[in-house]
Amino acid sequence: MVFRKLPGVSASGMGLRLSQKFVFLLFLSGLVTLCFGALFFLPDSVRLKRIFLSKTETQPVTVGSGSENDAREHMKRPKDQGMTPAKGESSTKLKSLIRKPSVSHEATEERLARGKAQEDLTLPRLITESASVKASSSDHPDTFSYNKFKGCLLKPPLGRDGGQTSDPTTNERREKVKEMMKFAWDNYKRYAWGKNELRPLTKNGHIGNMFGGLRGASIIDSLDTLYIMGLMEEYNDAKEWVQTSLDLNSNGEASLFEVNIRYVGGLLSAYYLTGEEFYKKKVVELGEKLLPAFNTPTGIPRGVINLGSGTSWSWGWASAGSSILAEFGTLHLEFVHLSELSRNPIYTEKVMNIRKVLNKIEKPHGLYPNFLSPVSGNWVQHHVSIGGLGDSFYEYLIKSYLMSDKSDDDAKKMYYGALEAIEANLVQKSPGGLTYMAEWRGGILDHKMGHLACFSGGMIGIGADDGEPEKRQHYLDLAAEITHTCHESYTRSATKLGPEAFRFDSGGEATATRLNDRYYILRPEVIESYMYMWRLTHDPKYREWGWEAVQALEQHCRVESGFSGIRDVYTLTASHDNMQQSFFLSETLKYLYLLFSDDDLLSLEDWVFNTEAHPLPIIRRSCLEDPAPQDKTVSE
Ligand code: DMJ
Repeated sequence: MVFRKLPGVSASGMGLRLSQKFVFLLFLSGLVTLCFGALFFLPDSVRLKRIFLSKTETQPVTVGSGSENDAREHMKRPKDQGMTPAKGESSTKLKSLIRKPSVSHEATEERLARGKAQEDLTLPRLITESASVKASSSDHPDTFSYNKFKGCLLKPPLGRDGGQTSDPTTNERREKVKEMMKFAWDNYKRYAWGKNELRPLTKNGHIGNMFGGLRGASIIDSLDTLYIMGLMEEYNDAKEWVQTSLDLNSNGEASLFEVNIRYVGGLLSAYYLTGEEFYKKKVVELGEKLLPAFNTPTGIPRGVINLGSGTSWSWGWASAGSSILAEFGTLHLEFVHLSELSRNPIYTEKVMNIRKVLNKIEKPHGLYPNFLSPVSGNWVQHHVSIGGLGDSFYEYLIKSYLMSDKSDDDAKKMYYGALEAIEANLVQKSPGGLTYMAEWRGGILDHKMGHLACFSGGMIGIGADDGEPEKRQHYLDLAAEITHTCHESYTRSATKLGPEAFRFDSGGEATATRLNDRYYILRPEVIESYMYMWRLTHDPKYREWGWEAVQALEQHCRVESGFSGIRDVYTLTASHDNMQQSFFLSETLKYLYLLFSDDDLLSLEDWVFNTEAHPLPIIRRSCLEDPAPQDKTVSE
């Protein structure tokens, strides 16, 4: 029997022709593919993940709230300016060092109940699949919450009464320092507004070549000082200038270190003190411009960067194209805060990598020489100093530990390791009984101590509590002895101000024996140590020594239109250098003001000062990442 094909009906009897059936199947499979594919475009959903992934895979890995992709998208940076993990280091491991995983309430309580919580919780942990590590979206909000940050402070930033003490003499001295700040500021504003520094004798502005095309260094450096002193009209002028005139799109050769400590540090502090969002925006914008400097084979940044083109190079004077320890070692505090505010881990990754390179490299007698090649990662020469070229590297180790709420054990270990080596090789006692830090040149001691090295009294003091308990008193004594020596360098001069460097050879002690070491450029380090030692010991001599410095500054550095450095601290016929350094406003006057204030003005329980005296808050990770809303907002 022959079936005759009827029009429109398939031979198989389903009512469809073969070609129609094929088109239908094609449509159906297209639909299925579309539906399945659509799942990948749905918003990230824990429920869906639960369906499609196994339980362990759904544990969230909490590296910042922005994912790595977000970070890349945000940065839009050139190809290889990303993070530079050292050889053999996986990026995941590096990231895991950056933020502690958040710990849920329940997990925290469970640990507390087990009686072992406190210490454990402060230790940095690698991100693991530990069941105690949980997170919800509220643990890592995409944006930094200023209110939450404030709620995590232990004290109001400006203290109970703006830091005013109960002692009338101290309050008078405090007022005097405030008047000095106003005088310095008013003259800067009058003669040098928008320039980097004031030239008080010629009554004009100075631009210099440290900040590339950036301007207004004195304004940025003054923001927090004006604010804490309650000079609000002046602060508002400064704030308005930042809002309207701080131009970050500049070319020119800038020092990575100087831009970081003054501009990044100054803007960060202004943000944390005031909560004004534009500071945050500006500082993150500036931070991005610094990143190309890290684009070297080792990830150790070069010292000079063109903020416009991103080209970077080493200082011409630094031997064999090396980078300087005090420069690449003085980025950590600010960069960690840049990551905190931007929710972009790249800044922390950059500085963690520096630390990693330093940890790997062999250290002569445990010491860190001042010059390192950013290409080979080897020391370039064996000059070691706790003063210029080395100084703030050590400062940032202990402060990184303190700023991490004492969780950054690596920093602590490196700091105490370095301090032990310094004590064994550099710390000396003079025949007259003065303790000092000599410099080390390949094993040979140079019995010279720079003014810059005088910060170390304060540094050793603030670190004393965290070393081996039996060494606490030893470190406090060492801090006091160094501070005493630095005070001697002031008292032994005619002006009662200290020289740029003083020596302990050729029969002299704590005095400059070379003509070109006799100048004083309004530096803060000696006063900085007085301030820390006052807070640590409450020995009234530190306030007296600070007052001696105020009087000397008034007598020898105050001129008609501001404050100026002097060329020779040993002569009373002053020769002024015609420069009011921006660090005088940021550091010298701020430390003096704090010295004559109560301890709760920028309490050391909440703040660490960067090397330009800009206060940065301690990061209390467990509080900041606590999903529970803060019930206490500290206010002035
Ligand atoms: C400041 O800019 C900083 O303190 C830096 O660390 C070293 N020198 C000056 C002030 O002397």
